[in-house]
Amino acid sequence: MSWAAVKEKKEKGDPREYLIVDRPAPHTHGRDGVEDLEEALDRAVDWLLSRQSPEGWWWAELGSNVTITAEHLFLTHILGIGTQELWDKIARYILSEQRPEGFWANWYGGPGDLSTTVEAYLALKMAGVDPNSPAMKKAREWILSQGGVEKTRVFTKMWLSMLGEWPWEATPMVPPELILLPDRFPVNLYSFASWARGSILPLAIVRVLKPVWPISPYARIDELFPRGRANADLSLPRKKSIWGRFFYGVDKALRSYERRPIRSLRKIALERAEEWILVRQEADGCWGGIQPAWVYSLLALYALGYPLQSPVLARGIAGFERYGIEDERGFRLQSCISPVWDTGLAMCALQDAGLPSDHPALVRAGTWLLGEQIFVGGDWQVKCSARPGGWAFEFDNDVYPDTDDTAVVMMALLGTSLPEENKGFALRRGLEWLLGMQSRNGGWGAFDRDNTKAFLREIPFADFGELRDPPSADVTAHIVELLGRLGYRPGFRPLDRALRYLLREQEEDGSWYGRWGVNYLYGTGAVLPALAACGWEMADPRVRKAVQFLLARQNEDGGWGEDIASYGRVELRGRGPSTPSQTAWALLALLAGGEGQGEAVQRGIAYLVRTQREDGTWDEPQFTGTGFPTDFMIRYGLYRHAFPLMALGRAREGR
Ligand code: R19
Repeated sequence: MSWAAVKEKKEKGDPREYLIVDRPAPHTHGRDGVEDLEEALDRAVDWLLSRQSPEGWWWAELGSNVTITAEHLFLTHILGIGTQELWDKIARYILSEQRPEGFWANWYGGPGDLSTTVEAYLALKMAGVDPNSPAMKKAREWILSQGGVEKTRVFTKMWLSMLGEWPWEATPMVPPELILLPDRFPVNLYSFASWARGSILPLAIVRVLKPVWPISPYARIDELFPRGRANADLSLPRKKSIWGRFFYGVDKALRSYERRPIRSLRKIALERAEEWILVRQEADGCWGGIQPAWVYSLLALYALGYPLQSPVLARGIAGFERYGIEDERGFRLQSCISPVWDTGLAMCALQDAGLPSDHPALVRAGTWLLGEQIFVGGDWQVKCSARPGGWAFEFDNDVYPDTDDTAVVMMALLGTSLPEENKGFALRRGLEWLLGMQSRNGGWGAFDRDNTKAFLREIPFADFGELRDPPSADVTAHIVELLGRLGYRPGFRPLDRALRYLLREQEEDGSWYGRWGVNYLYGTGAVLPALAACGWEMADPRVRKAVQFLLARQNEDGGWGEDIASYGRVELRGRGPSTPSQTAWALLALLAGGEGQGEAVQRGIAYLVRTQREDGTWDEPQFTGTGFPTDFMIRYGLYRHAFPLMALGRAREGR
């Protein structure tokens, strides 16, 4: 879509009018005693239908943590566009998220996170919050008890460097020459996951230019250095593995290169990096639809001398408007937005609930989705020669369609009446793209094919998130389910390879890992319906083992839940306080496994019916979405609704 078209769309009204925002509330059991499945379904369908936008999409808030909003304040400071009014709202929101212990966490009920707390503290100080207030005092004490600024992650240190609070020299080297390495070289830009590429390359420019945009003296954070600023430990965290030592050596070599870089090479690299960034800006001004790639791209261009009035910066800054949310808690920014994903899931849920395929809501949503299919090239083409035809997560993200969204959107389209010609074309091109994106091991990654280089984890830069996008069971399962619904059965080679991949990925205890959702409940909840969809034998001992895994983890209240700590602790797999979305995932798996008449499923359904709110939806303060296991957790505003609706609908149909 062109920029003019986006502006025109905007003038039609603020899309956020239909953004589903709900603040985390304690789990309330709204309708104790009511156990009528039909009534619960009706109410849930009505709630969802009332939330559809006039254009046809559904879109709910994607919650994350306060770093995204704190960094927005830093950005507005750097660009000189921060107003006290905005900063007051940001401060109000950040304070509303502080825990009684003084820290900030990365998810509801989670442990304190040092980097997040340091960023929150600095943003509050910059916004003018009194450092002697009890909130700041508690935050400060907690930060010092955790080792202070020195112990924060690389991204945080880079922000602090830009703000004059940490020496640039004490951050890892990221040479922009990376962009000159050919695709066949063992390490090159495309060895990194799409989100890492989009963040690391602009940061490489910033790291070379080492810009400092100092903050006001009153906001400086000397008090966060436990031994004083002068005695700060500036060494990089060392990794002990062979590759870790190797890359530590590389970092040292790069530093000495940095003192006398080959001028011409540096110049070419910077120019190529700048160009790489410029051509990847999206119609709405974002980069990759994700806050990190977006802010770092803006900062790199700004540091290179682009003025605020230049079209690229002006658009880039204006685009944040659609990602921001303002309410009584102040202002917060979303790290990413999920309208395509939400729309696909909402449609699948309504179809499971029995809405006819020609229902106007489905037709409107399907028509909108047809218009969102991406027929231009993107970064994925470096590893894949298929013709384009996928869908992205966001409104505008043409360069990075992903296989997960594509699978879910195609399932949603399958159950929707649309002009046969348009629908057939969309499905054929979507399938062609998906088949082209299958990795060598038979699975699918989200944004790239064969993005699997393990040693990337060992580079000094890699202390946060994931640098790779290898195939995962959950994404692969969604595509297998789609293939099944399209009528493919074992014997179709891509499906056979995918099934073998899935069976290899099954854990000893019968479950599957959840890369993009929490966690073994999400993985298992994706795989069993996928196996069922392509006609797999449900008496297969491997399926029985998965069913047993789930049955053994049902809570007393009839629901299921899984703590985010299950990413690190085996004994927590599939265990935790019940939540609507995780209960639904377990139910979807059990229903697929043929347990529909069993007592466990009946109790699970009763849990969902009982906890439904009067208005037809569910409360779910917990984060059940995963950006990067434990480092970046997300709360999808529609999960609490779409998945229970799917489970209730399929339970009624007995499948
Ligand atoms: C649905 C489909 N999914 C495949 C899409 C999920 C989108 C999740 C949105 C996450 O947004 C992000 C992305 C990246 C980051 C980073 C980050 C971490 C490490 C590096 Br290196 C670079 C960036 C930080 O926050 C993010 C949020 C299930």
